[in-house]
Amino acid sequence: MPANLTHKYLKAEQAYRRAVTLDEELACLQEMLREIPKHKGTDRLQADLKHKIRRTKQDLEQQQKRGVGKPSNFRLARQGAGRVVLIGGPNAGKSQLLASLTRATPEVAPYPFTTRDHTPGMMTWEDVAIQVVDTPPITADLFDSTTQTLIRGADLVVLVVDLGADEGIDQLQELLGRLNNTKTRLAADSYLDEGDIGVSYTKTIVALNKSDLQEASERMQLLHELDAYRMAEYCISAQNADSLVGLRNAIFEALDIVRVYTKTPSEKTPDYSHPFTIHRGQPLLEVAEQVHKDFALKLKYAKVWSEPTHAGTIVKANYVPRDRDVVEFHV
Ligand SMILES: Nc1nc2c(ncn2[C@@H]2O[C@H](COP(=O)(O)OP(=O)(O)OP(=O)(O)O)[C@@H](O)[C@H]2O)c(=O)[nH]1
Ligand SMILES: [Mg+2]
Repeated sequence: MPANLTHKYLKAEQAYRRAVTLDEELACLQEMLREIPKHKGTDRLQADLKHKIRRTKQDLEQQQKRGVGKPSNFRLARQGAGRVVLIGGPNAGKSQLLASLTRATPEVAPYPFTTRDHTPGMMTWEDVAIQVVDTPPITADLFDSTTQTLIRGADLVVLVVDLGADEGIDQLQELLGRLNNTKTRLAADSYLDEGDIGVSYTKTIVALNKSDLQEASERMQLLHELDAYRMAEYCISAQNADSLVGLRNAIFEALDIVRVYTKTPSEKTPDYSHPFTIHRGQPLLEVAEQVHKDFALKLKYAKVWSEPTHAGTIVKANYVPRDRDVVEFHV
């Protein structure tokens, strides 16, 4: 029997994946249990959730006894259609990449450990704005809790690798090893480890940087022989904007979003300057919620223009938009 998970359940599940503290995890799990449709098809999931809630409560008690686990109080407001976090070893070129993708002006310097805080910038891709965040380097000994929080909550991680120096590959392996010792890990897609509570994988693409330098291609070959990761990779030179086209497209693709333009019944053309963005597969209701809370509650129907199939077709809130659909809401 299909589980028919609701929109609210899936939202709680997404929040669970991003949870960093046990308190947050518990709150999300409880919300998931409240929202899960109660029928035979979800029996196993319900049992699983109850089990996780018990385990998380036990972990919380343990943690309180030990007096550890202070939550990180760093909060960076989410902006735009998604959040991309740049990570990498020291001197890999993360800050240079942020500077080239956005208008941000982080410090870029020819020595390691330059960046100490977390700097956001906005990258424009066609008519979509995407938040990109620079972070301090990660090494075997250094992995700050804010970067960890950012990775868990990211829609995408760009792992920057230094092909300009022999240490680059060791630094990459150090970073991957460090993350694998935590509950915050990287993978080709975002998911939760069902068997291991709190372990969260974030979708990652690899940016092989400084490809303009001598011996970069030899180092890339060596890296491929090591087979250190199973993620899509892009060869770039962070200083050269032309080399970033493929990476920029990949960032947009990886966010898996669709753009919806809205118009009022009296307008002939929609507001093309401001697309609403939702995850591919989410229903039109999600767009209505972004436009106005009342719209979502009072929506009677909508008209959709979508090449080549819809020209003013009447649809309901469960219609799944495609990229660049034009929608007119009727409440
Ligand atoms: N040749 C070349 N140099 C680059 C490239 N990208 C960055 N660099 C240089 O590499 C050095 C380090 O760049 P940053 O952007 O500061 O590196 P980072 O990863 O932010 O370093 P930390 O903040 O210390 O972790 C600087 O001297 C950059 O100019 C590139 O694509 N090619
Ligand atoms: Mg830096």
